[in-house]
Amino acid sequence: LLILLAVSAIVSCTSKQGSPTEVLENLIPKPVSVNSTGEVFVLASTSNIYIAAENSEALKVGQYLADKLKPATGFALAVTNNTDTAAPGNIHLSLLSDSTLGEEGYTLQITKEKINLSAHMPAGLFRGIQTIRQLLPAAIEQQTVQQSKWEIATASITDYPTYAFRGSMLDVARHFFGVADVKKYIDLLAYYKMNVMHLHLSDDQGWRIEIKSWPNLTAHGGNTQVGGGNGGFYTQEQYKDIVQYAMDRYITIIPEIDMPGHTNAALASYAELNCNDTATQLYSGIEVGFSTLCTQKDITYKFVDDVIGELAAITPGPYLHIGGDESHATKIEDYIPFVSRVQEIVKAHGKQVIGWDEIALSTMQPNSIAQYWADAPNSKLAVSKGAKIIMSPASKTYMDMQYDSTTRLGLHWAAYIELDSAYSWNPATLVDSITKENIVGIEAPLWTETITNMKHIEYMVFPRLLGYAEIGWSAQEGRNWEEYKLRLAKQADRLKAMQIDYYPSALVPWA
Ligand code: TNX
Repeated sequence: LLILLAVSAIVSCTSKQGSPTEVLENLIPKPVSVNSTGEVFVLASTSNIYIAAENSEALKVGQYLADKLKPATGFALAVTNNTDTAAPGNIHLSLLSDSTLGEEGYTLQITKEKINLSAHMPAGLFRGIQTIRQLLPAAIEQQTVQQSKWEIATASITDYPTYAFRGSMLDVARHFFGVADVKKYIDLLAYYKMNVMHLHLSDDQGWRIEIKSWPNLTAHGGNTQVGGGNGGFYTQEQYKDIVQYAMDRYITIIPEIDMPGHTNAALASYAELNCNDTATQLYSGIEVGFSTLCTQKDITYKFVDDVIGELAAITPGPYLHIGGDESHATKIEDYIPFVSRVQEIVKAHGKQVIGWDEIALSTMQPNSIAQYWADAPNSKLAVSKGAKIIMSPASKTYMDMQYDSTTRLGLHWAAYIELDSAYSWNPATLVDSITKENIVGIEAPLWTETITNMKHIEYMVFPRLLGYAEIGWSAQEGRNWEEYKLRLAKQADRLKAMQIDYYPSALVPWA
């Protein structure tokens, strides 16, 4: 009887998430091509992960896979360079000199005997590993040993992204989120093959990154948040830890210091940054557009140079985000030279500028990027000045927007964004005359005026993020909501296994 019960438990589990072949058809983001060959590969305790290259990064990626497979299977898979003892059930990772699939592309050849994962770069191996995870039963994401058959449908998969830049932003200024939360967020981005995490590190309500030459920014300006809580900040060591954690997952951290508006936390910390030499009060409300750095003062540019310099020194990624949005308290004739000069400062520190679409009004550096969030004319102006665009339309990608009028968290100034609306748009046709060649990719921001803890983050981000991941990764021609929602339904078991508190939209046939 016990055996019967166990068998029926396994069977019912399999039928819920689908057979290995069905799982193959439910990947998110959808790969470029999947050819099913009708058999199964079985991962066993005797399986090994072979790295067919003397490459320390590839070894690390192999170890990452072993670590991900361990909790649910209980298998301590060996990660090794030695392929002599190749036996059935193994996973082989190899780096190819052929660069056709680009930096993040990969191929998977899954046969009864083995899995061959190949890529030109370690980043491609890493993306391919996420596919292997998703091809296993959902129970693979549990953190304790599960009774399951670890089968994967045999297939041959070729995959690479549509857009090179696929990101999300977390606003850690309105409410502060600690290192552990940020790492969890990074893990979830990695799972869906995203490669950028933008941290909104300063705003009216708080300054969240230690700047050694201006210590009061965090000592005072880090002390509060929306609603008046304690706030918090990252030391430079903590920030470096986040950056390394992201790098190990082939995710680039983009730090943002928002200016000249959204600066009350800085203005409250240093009187000299104000035109009237008087420090403001700390702010814990949610109005925008009332603060500005004093763009006329030399000390302001010394401040910007110090902050950008310290941040550039601990940011290995190419980008530095300078905000530039909603500077309603800055006169336009002050805004333009300020933002132009700040771009020169960023350039002098060896970084590439990103700013919200308003920066198009300034003199753009040749490689500056404008992030479209609301203003199509600004974004077109940026393109006419030679800039590339990151697509973050508020009415489609702002994850602080409510799903519908019954959503308890979030705002709705731009739109209600149900899952179909979040998914059903094309970055390359959203704004007329801004086409794929102008676009580096997409980013979905989570502003946190109303978001105070990780469970709230999960509810607003999931499952919309899966749609953004697919928009960024998968070919536009193959995308449609009616088909996607069926695949999304099948992700529920994985989200549950990862203990993500997602929004169970009525538009999705979850069952
Ligand atoms: C607009 S988008 C903002 C943020 C707010 C957000 C709330 C942008 C560049 N600025 O300051 O947090 O709306 O949805």
